[in-house]
Formats: sequence, structure tokens, C-alpha cells
Amino acid sequence: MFNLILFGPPGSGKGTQSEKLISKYGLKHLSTGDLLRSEIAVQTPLGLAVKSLMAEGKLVPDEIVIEMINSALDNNPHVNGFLFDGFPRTTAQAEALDKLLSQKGTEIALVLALQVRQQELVKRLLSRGRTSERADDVNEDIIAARIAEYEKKTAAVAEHYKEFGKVKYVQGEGSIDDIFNLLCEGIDEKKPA
Ligand code: B4P
Repeated sequence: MFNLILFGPPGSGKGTQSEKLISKYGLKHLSTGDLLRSEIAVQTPLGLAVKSLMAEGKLVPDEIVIEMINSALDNNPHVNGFLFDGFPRTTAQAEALDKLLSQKGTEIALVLALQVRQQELVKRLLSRGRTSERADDVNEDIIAARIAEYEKKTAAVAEHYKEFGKVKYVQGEGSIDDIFNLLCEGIDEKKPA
């Protein structure tokens, strides 16, 4: 199995690039943001519990996302590997993920970390907010709150994987295709043929 984390601040292109990467490498895409938004869309108790937190730009509690990932891993036993998008977002989530994967006899092979300047993140998210239904993209205060959560709680996840020599930084500004090619180069260096 080849397991990859696509890492970066909100608006860095994780969702955008994940779509292209799963199609090229045949990985199973696990986006905690998408999983949470589906729970909200069908108004499950979990969805109702996390809706306001997400709308305010705050992270949802670790236990909730770890349990969602645990179920997703169990429900997909025969895949080539997973692409984790937007997860892990705290050191506790990273440690839980490492443990879950090790119980299945596998591990994270690579963390691709997209680097984008804050002013570009804000511009992209406000632009998506003009056309999407996402409550967390509509105003600059909420976007600032998401970026602050990233700096406070999520940036440390890269440090966690750096200790194991698994992080590769990738320039996340430029055309979507050029960034995709850089990500593919990073994967091809690590992935067994
Ligand atoms: P996510 O769904 O993960 O959303 P995101 O960080 O905003 O990034 P996303 O992947 O959607 O955007 P992308 O960069 O592709 O999380 C949303 C919320 O869910 C979190 O705030 C939190 O509340 C909760 N959550 C999710 N996972 C959690 C976890 N593990 N723990 C706790 N809480 C969790 O794209 C953004 C825009 O940029 C798009 O419009 C795109 O078209 C554009 N874009 C992309 N690449 C571009 C490029 N190269 N040039 C120009 N524009 C580009």
C-alpha cells in the first residue's frame, strides 16, 4: 500500500490536487472536510454537532474525525493506498493515524506539503465563497480564523512527519497543472514502480 498525506493551509489546493492525484495513482481519497460536509448535508446527529464549528472556521474535535477515518479504513480493505486530504490536522490526529495504519501493517509513505502565501489563500477562498455554498468561505474573518487554527494546531503535523524524513515541500502557487506535475515528481521518487 502507498499512503500519502496532502498537507497545507486552507485554500492551498488540497482538494483541487487530490482529485487529479487519485485519478492518476488509483488511490482512495479520504477528505475529512468532504466526509463532514456530507454528514451536515443529510443532517445526521454528527453533522448537526459539527455544523456551527465548521461555519466558524474552527476544527472539529479529534475524536470525531479519528473515528470517521477509522471507519473509512475498515470499509476499504482492498485499496492500493489512501490519499489523506485535510487529515491529520493536529498532532493527536497524526499519532492516531500512525497507530491505525500500523495495526493494518502499513504506514504513511510521504507527506506532500503545499506552500502558499496567506494573501493568496484569502484571495482563493473568498473567490470560491462567491460561487460555492460553503459557509466557511464567505467572509474574511472566518477565513482568518481557519488560517489561525492552521498555524496554532495544524502546522505542527508537518514537524511530526519531518522527524521521520517523510515531508516534501511543494510550491503551491502557479498553474494547477504545474503544481500537479511537481506533486507527481515527489510521488514518483518515493512510490515503488
Ligand atoms: P477542508 O474541506 O479540508 O477545506 P480547506 O482546508 O478549506 O481546503 P480545500 O481542500 O477545500 O480547498 P482547496 O485548497 O483545494 O476543511 C474545511 C473545514 O472542515 C475545516 O475548517 C474544519 O472545520 C473541518 N475539518 C476538516 N478536516 C478536519 C480535521 N481533520 N480535523 C478537524 N476539523 C476538520 O481550494 C481552495 C480554492 O483554491 C478552490 O476554489 C480552488 O479552485 C482554488 N485553487 C486551488 N488551486 C489553485 C491554484 N493553483 N491557483 C488558483 N486557485 C487555486
